[in-house]
Amino acid sequence: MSQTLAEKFYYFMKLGREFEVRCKEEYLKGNISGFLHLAIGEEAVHVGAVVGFGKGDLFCPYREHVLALARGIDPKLIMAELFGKATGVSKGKGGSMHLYEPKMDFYGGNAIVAAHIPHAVGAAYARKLMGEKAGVLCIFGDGATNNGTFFEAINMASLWEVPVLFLCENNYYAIGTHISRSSAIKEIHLKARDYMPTEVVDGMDVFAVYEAVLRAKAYIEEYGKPYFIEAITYRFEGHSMADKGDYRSPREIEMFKKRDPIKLLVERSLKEGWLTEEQIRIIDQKVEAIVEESVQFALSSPEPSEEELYTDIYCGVCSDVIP
Ligand SMILES: Cc1ncc(C[n+]2csc(CCOP(=O)(O)OP(=O)(O)O)c2C)c(N)n1
Repeated sequence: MSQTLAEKFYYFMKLGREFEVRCKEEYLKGNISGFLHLAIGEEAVHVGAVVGFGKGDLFCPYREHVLALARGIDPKLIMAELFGKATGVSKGKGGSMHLYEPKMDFYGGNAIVAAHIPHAVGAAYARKLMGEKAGVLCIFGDGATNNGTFFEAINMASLWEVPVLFLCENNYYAIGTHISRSSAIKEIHLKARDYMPTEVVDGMDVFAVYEAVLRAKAYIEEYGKPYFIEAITYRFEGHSMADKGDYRSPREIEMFKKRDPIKLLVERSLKEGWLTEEQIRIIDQKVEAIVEESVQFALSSPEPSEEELYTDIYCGVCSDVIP
């Protein structure tokens, strides 16, 4: 079991890492524009959560490439989206922050901090009314938990008893503001503990995240009620490509890099015999080929047509007013 899991975790975490390293390069070349938020350093939270949760609706913020990859969305379609191409997962109209694939129950990619949390509660309420047990996974940052919407959403989720897993990825920063300067309660899980069961997990350890998510899922499915996990993690890059992240000391960054989640996974897997050096090398080669293929696909894809400007617009009367 751990062998198969370790292989799966390594594949998705390595794919996420190399995919994003390449995104950064392509951004600097001018092939990707707009906003670009990387999750380098946070792969254990993203992969552990999505693999552990399995099926079910997924709502997340703008730092979502690795989540989309772990959900199984084709890397070519994600890269094409970042390049703003018509073949992209959101037809090139969403960009990095708005990956969207309803066929895979992937509802974003949301740019407005915390705005997707009530959406997730609404989806969970719908699941409950439909008599489904699958539940909804809702991921957000520590900064989002200072937004009023967060409190309203956890209140209603608890009151209505809906099947949703709230997963906070606490990376200590909201852009350049440290948690100690933005949150009166620094242990984020305490904000939710009067509403639902909560737990804190080491977000650099993919197995720990995975196991916590399994516990949460079992609870949600048994009782149909919400659950809250705080995963402690760190982003190695700045908030976005526009941010060098120099409000953090090199010492602090180095301290967290020593616990690089991919490094931890490899060390443990080799020690336990879950992975061999040879298996790791084969996965690395596969990942390299997938990332290259994604970039070539994005480069050779067409731009969206002008007509696309008038589609996927949420407005009942648009067809009347737009020629
Ligand atoms: C409602 C709202 N307020 C402010 C912003 C600007 N903003 C973008 S990201 C961000 C920080 C969010 O931090 P956190 O939720 O911890 O997520 P992280 O980027 O650390 O993953 C802010 C304030 C926004 N996009 N939406």
